[in-house]
Amino acid sequence: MIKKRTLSRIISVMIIAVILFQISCKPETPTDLTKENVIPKPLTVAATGDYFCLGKKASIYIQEETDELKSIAEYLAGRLRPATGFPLEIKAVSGTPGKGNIYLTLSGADASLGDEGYSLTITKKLVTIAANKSAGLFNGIQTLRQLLPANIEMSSVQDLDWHIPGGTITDYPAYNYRGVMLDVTRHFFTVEEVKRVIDLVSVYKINHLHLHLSDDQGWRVEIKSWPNLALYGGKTEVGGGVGGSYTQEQYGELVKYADAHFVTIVPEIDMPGHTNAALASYPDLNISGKATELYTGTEVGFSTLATKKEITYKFVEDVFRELASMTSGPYLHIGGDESHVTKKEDYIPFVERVQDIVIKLGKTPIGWDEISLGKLRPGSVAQYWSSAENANKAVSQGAKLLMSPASRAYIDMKYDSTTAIGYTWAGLIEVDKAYNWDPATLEPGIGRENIIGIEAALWTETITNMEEIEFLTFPRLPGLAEVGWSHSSLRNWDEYKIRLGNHAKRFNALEINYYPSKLVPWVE
Ligand code: NGO
Repeated sequence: MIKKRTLSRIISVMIIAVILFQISCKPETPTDLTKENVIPKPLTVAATGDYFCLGKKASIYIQEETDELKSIAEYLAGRLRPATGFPLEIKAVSGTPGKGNIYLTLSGADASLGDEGYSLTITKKLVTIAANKSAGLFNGIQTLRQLLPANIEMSSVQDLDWHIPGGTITDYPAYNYRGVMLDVTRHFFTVEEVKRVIDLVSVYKINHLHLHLSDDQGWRVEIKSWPNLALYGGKTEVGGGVGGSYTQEQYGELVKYADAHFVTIVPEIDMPGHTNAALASYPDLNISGKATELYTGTEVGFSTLATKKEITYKFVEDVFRELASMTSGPYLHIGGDESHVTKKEDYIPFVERVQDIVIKLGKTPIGWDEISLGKLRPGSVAQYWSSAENANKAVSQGAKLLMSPASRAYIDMKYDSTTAIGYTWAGLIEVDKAYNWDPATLEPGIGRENIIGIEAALWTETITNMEEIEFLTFPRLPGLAEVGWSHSSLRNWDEYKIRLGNHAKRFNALEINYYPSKLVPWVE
């Protein structure tokens, strides 16, 4: 028999425990999932009004112990452990996990979510991300990160209640290709810097990183059959700095890192123009047979490969063969822009033959919009950057377009006349201008069905370090990511700018050096 006094003690301890549990998980503000500031905007959001609290006993459950699920759960744990300080063990479970946990599953998702879509269900008891493919789980994880307090992005333990508003999000992208291009030629950026770019853009569900690896000012990747390209052609950069290049091991490490973030690397070797670094490294590639000098200026359009020499095609084949063997994704970018000193009658057969070389290697060619002057091979993609006429030529040949209109998507342009770095040739691009356009209606003759997606391009003539990369990329990139991900009927600048303003706390936690545009109501 329990004594009356003991019984009442037990009851009061239990009441206190219940109160404490509630206090420790009590949100400060009313919770409404539909009022959260997720970027890119999800397709559908339904709120329940309650919330989930992530506590120190939480585990990350996966539906079975596959390497694929384990590594994605590890990724999620890696994002959540530093700020929560929780162990967040990873466990496999058959059936539904118990209370207070996160569950990642590849079964039960609707087929209409496709390869990249996900559903995220938050109840008092459990957070469940369901998808058809692990890319979808990864995207769901990015949404989950944004539903947690911004301090979840801090690298040290934060004393906070980690609550998430209840409800269900169902989401999939409007376009399959959402990219960022980084020019590592005009200024060279290290493996660590490129990894940080991958970290930051994958928060916004960007899934391609196009690396501009060769130009007049530098060759940035080791090619074993043509070693001077990197050894000599990689020596310098704009302004005469030391330059640099990736060894094949380093390049492979980047591809692996990107793959783990569901980002496909698209390597570009620009040709037949923009080739001075190669022309300086190998005399045979020149029409004159004489090597040029290394170049550290910013002019464009003065160089060309000798398109009539067979050695040039041996070079192209060797370079693309080595690159293809290090490339996990489908695309090899062949450049093709601004070949102002290549005669048109030489340019056309050249880009046609180069496409054939890429296709023979089992890859899909992409080139800047000028390549549509020649015959585009079935499957080739043209990247629209400046000429709507060229883009239309590509469409009339049945080719698909990647949309990078310079006046919207060139994030090397200045925000306004006071921006210290950046170019102005395509206009000033304030945050609203980068956001307020629809790829499917931008140019007459180019519709939704002609487009694989969008890409923001960061050329680096004026950019020398990571802080500057971040300044021009943020906050335009989240907006461009939304242009690519969110269905255009859901997008509206006045509503978007409020969501964006709420990301200041996340930018700060991630230590992103962003441009505090006056057009955005920042909430610090
Ligand atoms: C152009 C040019 C690049 C420049 C960039 C600067 C393309 C496709 N070719 O874009 O070489 O770096 O503008 O904004």
